[in-house]
Amino acid sequence: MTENKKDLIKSIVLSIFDEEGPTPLIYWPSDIDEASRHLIAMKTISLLMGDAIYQDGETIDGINYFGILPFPDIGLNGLTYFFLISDENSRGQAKAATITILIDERNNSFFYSNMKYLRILLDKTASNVQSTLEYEKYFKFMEDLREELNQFTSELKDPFFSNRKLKIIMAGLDKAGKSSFLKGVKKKYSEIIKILPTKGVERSDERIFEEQNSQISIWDLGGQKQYREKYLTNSKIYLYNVDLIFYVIDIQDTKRIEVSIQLFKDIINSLRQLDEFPPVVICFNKYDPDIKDSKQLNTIIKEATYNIKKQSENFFIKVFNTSIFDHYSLITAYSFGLSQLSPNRELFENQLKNLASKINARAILLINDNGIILSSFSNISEKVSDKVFEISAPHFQTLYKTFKEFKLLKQDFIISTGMTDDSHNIVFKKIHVGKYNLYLLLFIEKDSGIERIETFLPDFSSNLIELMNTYL
Ligand SMILES: Nc1nc2c(ncn2[C@@H]2O[C@H](COP(=O)(O)OP(=O)(O)OP(=O)(O)O)[C@@H](O)[C@H]2O)c(=O)[nH]1
Ligand SMILES: [Mg+2]
Repeated sequence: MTENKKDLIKSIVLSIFDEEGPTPLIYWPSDIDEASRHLIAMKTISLLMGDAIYQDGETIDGINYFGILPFPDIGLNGLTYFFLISDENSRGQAKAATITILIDERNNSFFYSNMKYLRILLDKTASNVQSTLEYEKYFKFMEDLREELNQFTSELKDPFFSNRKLKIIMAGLDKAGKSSFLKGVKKKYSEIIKILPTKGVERSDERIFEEQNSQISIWDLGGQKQYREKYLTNSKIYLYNVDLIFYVIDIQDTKRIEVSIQLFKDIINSLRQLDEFPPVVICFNKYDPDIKDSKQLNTIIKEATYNIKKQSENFFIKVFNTSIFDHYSLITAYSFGLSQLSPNRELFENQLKNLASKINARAILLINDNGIILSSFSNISEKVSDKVFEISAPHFQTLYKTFKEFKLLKQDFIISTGMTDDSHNIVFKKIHVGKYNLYLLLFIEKDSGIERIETFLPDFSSNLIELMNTYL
């Protein structure tokens, strides 16, 4: 592309929800037409706000979302930050606001590739805006933002990359089960029993959707001593630019847990030196169904978790217990990791949260055709909702597929009663979101019938269409 770097940022808009609804308060360039700037204000605020979302006693600090929204009507894509400005005179004691940076939709990858820095810039500007109610001051904050963006884009070597590349690393000692984990997630069971120790690195690609903006490659690092040493000494090649790490520990190999934690420490230190802080998913693997109640095993996991977290200051760490004999355990850990790569994950959660409040759902999973959990929401304890879904999700998917195959299912949903307590149902519902087939698994109050769900689904689906296109 011959485009000038200086022209990368097409527009910047600060919108506020005031008496007249979503209003573009400050915008650049000053000649952006009225219809376009209203469209931007409208879409960013209304999609994110939901009804009364900030009136249920939450503090406003917790409410801020990033997301990438398409504006096909004007050929632009926006990176939006949604936040609240406290204001005693407003409904709910706060005003909803968004700051949106817009670029040509063909340059979408600019957002994905520079997310970290752009988030910092937007976050800073929003904090400034939140600090005062004097609108005049906002001009200066927005002007500062524009200047910093200009500075940033002019220093970029090549802002017009065609594709966002993501790198996922599987690491851990030899025989921890890394390669088996990847096969298990894909249900390639016949290949699991043939797996040989990985030599060097084995690379593969991940596709969550037929079409996605990002290219995801997975590096399965061989865990034998000679390979470990190689990737630690050549960390610039192996650990550089990594977006996500799965660290797999064989918890049945009790003698080597210390060794595994030491390797983890070495990897973390290498990452620090490279100034890389990717999210890390820890899998305590070989947590097989027949031994998961073992006290000894769970004590080992507790101690190891403590030791790992102690090493990982400034890293985001999430821990899962996994086993190839429990497909859902693999899927939850894997899905959680992938969802960390989505710049829109907060927007998805917000959509699920809004839907939940309308249909009295206690917990919701949004699942794609391959069983990957794209997003989840729960307003009950994580333990309870995890348990409910752990028991029901795999069954529903199998049931649904079987019913469909035999054409037994007229509707697009299955309701299960009596699976949990008397006051709740579990509903599994297929939804169409643009070109995507998705599934909702709902843990829902009994008196909230399927009609109620159907009423709110069209809005929910149409909001998701836009977000799906920029999920990854
Ligand atoms: N019981 C049990 N065995 C497992 C599990 N996952 C993997 N295994 C077994 O552990 C052994 C090692 O698995 P791999 O997937 O080759 O381990 P790896 O981490 O890729 O090993 P390297 O490639 O040498 O680094 C195989 O015999 C697997 O069948 C699990 O969840 N439970
Ligand atoms: Mg392997």
